Amino acid sequence: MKLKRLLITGAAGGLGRLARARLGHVAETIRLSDLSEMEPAGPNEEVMRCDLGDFDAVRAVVDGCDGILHLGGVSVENTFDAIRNGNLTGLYNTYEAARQTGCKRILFASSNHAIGFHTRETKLDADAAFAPDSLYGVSKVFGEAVALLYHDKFGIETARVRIGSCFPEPKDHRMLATWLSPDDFVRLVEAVFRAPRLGCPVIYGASANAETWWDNSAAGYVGWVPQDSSEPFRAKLDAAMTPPAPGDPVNRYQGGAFAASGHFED
Ligand code: NAI
Ligand code: 15L
Repeated sequence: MKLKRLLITGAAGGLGRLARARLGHVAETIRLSDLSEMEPAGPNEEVMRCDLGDFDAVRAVVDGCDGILHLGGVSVENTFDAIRNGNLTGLYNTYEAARQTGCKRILFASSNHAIGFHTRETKLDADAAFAPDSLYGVSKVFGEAVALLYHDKFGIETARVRIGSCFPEPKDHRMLATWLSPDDFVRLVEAVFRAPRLGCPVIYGASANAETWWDNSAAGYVGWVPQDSSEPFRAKLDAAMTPPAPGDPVNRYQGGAFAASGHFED
């Protein structure tokens, strides 16, 4: 089923630019939104700048969309004030605007940092307890909770995708386990907006890596089957850097440096 209009928030960011380049076929019209400047609209595109913290602006951006790829917000650890606007107020504004305007399907870019304080020996599935490793991770827990509320109360379906590390290639040894290839990201978005029934699943956003901490079997019905693996990058990483020692907190927790670093305001 092709959407009429897909809204991509965070369209000026890394994943937003990837989605813009690769996912135009998902909807008749792609509406692109970000706080930052974006390239002018191409064919079948609309560009609308907005601060997710401004409800009236968000409502105008969401109005007329039957799907949202919600990538916008602060994407790493930051001060509480910075996180609050984009990831708490902005997240709520997006869901409330979706409810008011009748948009029924969202892919929420959650993060592995919602569960980053689990050790790497702990295999996690969709029922794993939250273990945020940062204020950023806490904001993703909030987002997943709002998504669940709006599903159970108002029937808005969301894929709560705990993205690992989506970059052209893994940047360190941890990312051999957390890497999500750009192609698998594209396949995931396609599957989420194609699925006849979505519900509100938790999906771990990682490729078919040899080392994995995450079990996606509960979300198999969505139809996403990652195809890529980080393994071909292992030798390059081994040659480029020494992995942290086994006892190093960076190595102990799934969230890596996010879990290992002290409070950012210390
Ligand atoms: P990014 O930082 O490159 O892009 C985020 C975009 O959101 C930026 O263009 C920024 O201007 C925009 N934004 C921030 N605050 C905003 C506000 N108040 N109003 C409107 N727009 C605002 O991040 P990236 O890597 O593209 O990630 C996209 C999403 O996926 C983020 O939500 C991030 O938390 C999540 N994610 C990404 C991962 C990755 O490996 N790239 C891993 C886990 C989660
Ligand atoms: C994230 O949530 C960040 O958005 C991304 O920049 C990476 O740091 C990623 O997690 C990761 O854990 O590698």
